[in-house]
This record gives sequence, C-alpha cells and structure tokens, in this order.
Amino acid sequence: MLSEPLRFKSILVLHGPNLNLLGQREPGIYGAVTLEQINRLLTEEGQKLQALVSTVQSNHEGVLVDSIHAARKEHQGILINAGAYTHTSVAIRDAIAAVSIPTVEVHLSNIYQREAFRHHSYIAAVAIGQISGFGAESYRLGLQALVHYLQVAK
Ligand code: CA2
Repeated sequence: MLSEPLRFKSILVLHGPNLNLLGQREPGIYGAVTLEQINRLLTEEGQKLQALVSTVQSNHEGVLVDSIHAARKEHQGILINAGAYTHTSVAIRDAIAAVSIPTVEVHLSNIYQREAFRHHSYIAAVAIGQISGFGAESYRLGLQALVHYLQVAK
C-alpha cells in the first residue's frame, strides 16, 4: 500500500541584502517591524497552515544561490524577498529555475510605485506569483498562497 503523503510542508524563507536592518533604519519606507518579528510571524502562521518554516537572511548573492540549491533536499516551497537582488540577479533567477521548487516572491513596499529600476524583477518570471506592497503582511500572504498552492493547487 502506498503511504499517505506528508501533510506538513517544509518552506524555506529567504531574505536578501539589508533586510537584517529592518526596524532599525528607514522606518518610513519599510516600517518599524524587525526581521525577527517577521520570522516569528511566519513560524506562527506556518503552524496554522501545517507548514514548517526555516529562515535564512544573507547580504551575499552566492549564499542565497547556495541556499536555493540546498533547498532541493529539504523544502517543498520557497518564499523569497531578494531585496535589491530582485532587480539585478540573473544568478538567483537561474537557481530558482534550476531547482524547480515552487517559489513565491514578496516585497514589503509596492515596487511598482517606486523608482523605475525597481519595476523589473528577474524573479517574477520564475515565481508562481508575487505579492508586493503590504509591509510584513506581504510575507504572511505569500506564505498562505504558497502553502495553498502546495496542498491544493499543485
Ligand atoms: O520592498 C521590498 O521588500 C524590497 O525588496 C526591499 C529592498 C529593495 O531594494 C527592493 O527594491 C524592494 C531593500 C531592502 C532594504 O531594507 C532596508 C531595511 C532597513 C533599512 C534599510 C534598508
């Protein structure tokens, strides 16, 4: 008899450069919430959704690429705010495409209301979807959408 598929989904949350400064600098743009608070929010939301959340923040493009490669063995989904690498990194885009792990892109700010250079995302084309502009709620909404996709839609 085939065994029941595991109900719990393992999700890797990736935070890109400078997001470690959240809540400490520029609260006018990115709000007062810290990265630690966002990670806690995601862990709690994950418990409600039957998802195990692991988080990584790095200011280094290669570390983010390595984390995406390593996710193949451990995680069923990726939630990513690549920060400024969103607009520059073909390497992160290629890594997501290479591992074929369903990925949701999130942004705290509405990148389309900001400078023109933020309007293009290299990640959008390889993500299953994007949520932008809701502050820390973008992460919660992104996690809900990703887990729903993995549990129901996929
Ligand atoms: O809105 C987002 O989530 C962004 O990904 C944030 C990036 C920005 O480059 C993207 O265009 C949009 C920047 C993250 C920088 O975070 C800071 C936090 C506190 C103080 C300074 C920067």
